[in-house]
Amino acid sequence: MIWEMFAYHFLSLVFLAVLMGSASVVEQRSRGADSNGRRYSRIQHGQCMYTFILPENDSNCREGKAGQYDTNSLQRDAPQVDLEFSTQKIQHLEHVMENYTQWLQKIENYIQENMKTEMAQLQQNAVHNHTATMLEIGTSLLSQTAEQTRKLTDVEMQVLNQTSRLEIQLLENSLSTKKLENKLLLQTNEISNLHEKNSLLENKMLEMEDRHKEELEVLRNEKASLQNLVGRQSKIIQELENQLNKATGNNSILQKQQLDLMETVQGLVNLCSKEGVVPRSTKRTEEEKRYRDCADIYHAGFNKSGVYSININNMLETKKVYCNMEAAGGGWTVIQRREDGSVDFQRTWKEYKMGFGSPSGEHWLGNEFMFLLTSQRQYALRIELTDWDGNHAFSQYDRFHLGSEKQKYRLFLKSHSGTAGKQSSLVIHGADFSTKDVDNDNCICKCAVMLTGGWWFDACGPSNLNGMYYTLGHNLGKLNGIKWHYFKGPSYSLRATTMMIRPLDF
Ligand SMILES: [Ca+2]
Repeated sequence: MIWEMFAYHFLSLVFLAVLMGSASVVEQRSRGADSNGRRYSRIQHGQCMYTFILPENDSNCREGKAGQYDTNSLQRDAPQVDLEFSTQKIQHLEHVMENYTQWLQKIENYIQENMKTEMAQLQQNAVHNHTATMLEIGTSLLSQTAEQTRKLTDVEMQVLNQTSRLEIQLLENSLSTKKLENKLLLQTNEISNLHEKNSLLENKMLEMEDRHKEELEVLRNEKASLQNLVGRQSKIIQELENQLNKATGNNSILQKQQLDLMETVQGLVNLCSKEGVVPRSTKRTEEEKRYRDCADIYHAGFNKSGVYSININNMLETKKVYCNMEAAGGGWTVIQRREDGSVDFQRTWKEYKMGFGSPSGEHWLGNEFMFLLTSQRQYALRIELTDWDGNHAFSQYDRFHLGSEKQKYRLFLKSHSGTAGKQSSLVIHGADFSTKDVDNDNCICKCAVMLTGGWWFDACGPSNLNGMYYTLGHNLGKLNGIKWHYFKGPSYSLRATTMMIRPLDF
C-alpha cells in the first residue's frame, strides 16, 4: 500500500519535478500575512514562486450551514462559525501540508538523486554518442579525404599520362620532321645530280649531233661517189650490151654460114647420088618447109608437143618453134614462155625484134617473126598462166596480130574470154611495143625501165608477162614482176606463162 501511494504521488509530481529540475533546484519557503491579515504560504522553487493562501476565520463572514464545506472557501472569507473547530482544522491541514511538503521534499531528493545518476548516465551517453558521431564524422571525413586524395592522384596520373603522351608525340613529330628534312636534303641532292647528268647528256647530245652531221657529210660524199660509180657501171653495161649485140650479129652470120654449108652438103649429096634417089632426110626438110605454123604440123599428123621447124612464105630460112599439141585441141605455136627464170627478159628493142632464149625452154619468138607469121593468116591468141599455188588460168582472144616495125609492132586484139579475169589484162584497144631503149608507151615515164622487159605498155597497163622473174616467197608486192592484173592483182609475180597462137579456122 505504501508503494502504491508512493507511485501515485510520484507520478503526480513528476511533471512538477521536471519543471523544477530544468531550472535551479534551490527552494525557499516562507510564511506570512498580507496587508488584509490573510495568511499565506509561499514556496520559492528556482525562478518560480508558488503562493498558497490559507483559509482564516473572519468575523464578518457567516456560514450558511454548519459543518458544510464550501469549495470556494479559499477565495472568500469563511464565516466565523466555530473558531476553535476551524483552528483545529487549519492545524490539521497545516500538518497535512507539512507532511505533503516533506513528502515532496523526499520525492524531490529522490528524483534529484535519480536524476543525477540519470543525468550523469545521459551525459555519459550523450558524450558517448557525441564522440561516436564525431568519430563517425571523422571517419567519414577521413574516407572522403582519402577518396578525394585518390581522385586527385588519379587526376594527377591522368595528367602525367597525358603529358607523357604529348611528350612522346612531340618527340615523334620532331623525329618525323627530321626524317623529312633528311629526305628533302637527299632529294635536293638527287635533283642537283640529275641536273648535272642532264647537262652532261645535253653536251653528249650536242657532240652526237656534231658527229652525225659529220657522218652525214661523209655519207653524202660516199653517195655521190657511188652515184658516179653507178654511172660508170651503166656506161660499162651499155658498152657490154653493144658488144653482145655485135656478138649476136656474128652469131646470125655464123648461122647463115652453117645454112650455106648445109646447102653445099646437100648439093654434094645430090651429086653423089647419080641415080637421083632423094634421101629421107632431105624429103623431110622439104616437107618441113611447107609448114607455116604448128597447126599445119598438127594437121600433118604430128600431135606430140615439142620443137618443130616452120617456114614462112617471105622468109627463106626456117624457124624453130615450140608446138603445143595438147592445150585446147593442140596446134598452138608458142610465141612466149616463162617457167623458171633461167632467161633474162631485160632486153633491147633489137633483141625483142629478133627473139631470144631457147624454144624448148624460156624464150621470146621475136616481134619480126610474129609480125610475118600473123600477117599470112588470121590467128587467135591463148595465154596460159600458173600461180605459185599451182592454179591454172587462161585468157583467149579471137583475133591477134602485130603491126610492122614501122608500126612499132602494135598489138591488135579482139574478143577476150577465159578464166584469168573477166576483163582483159592486155590493152584490148591496142598498144605499141616498148623496150628499155625504145619508149612507145602512153606514160610520161618509161614503163619498160620501171617495170622491166619489153611489152605492149599503155601507161603502164594491167599486164607485163616479160617482167622480172621472182621465186616463191619473193613474188608478192612486186610491181615489176610477171603481172596479169585481173588474175592475181597488180603486185603478184606469176610462176609460169605461155603465149601461143593458132589459126582462127583451126
Ligand atoms: Ca613514155
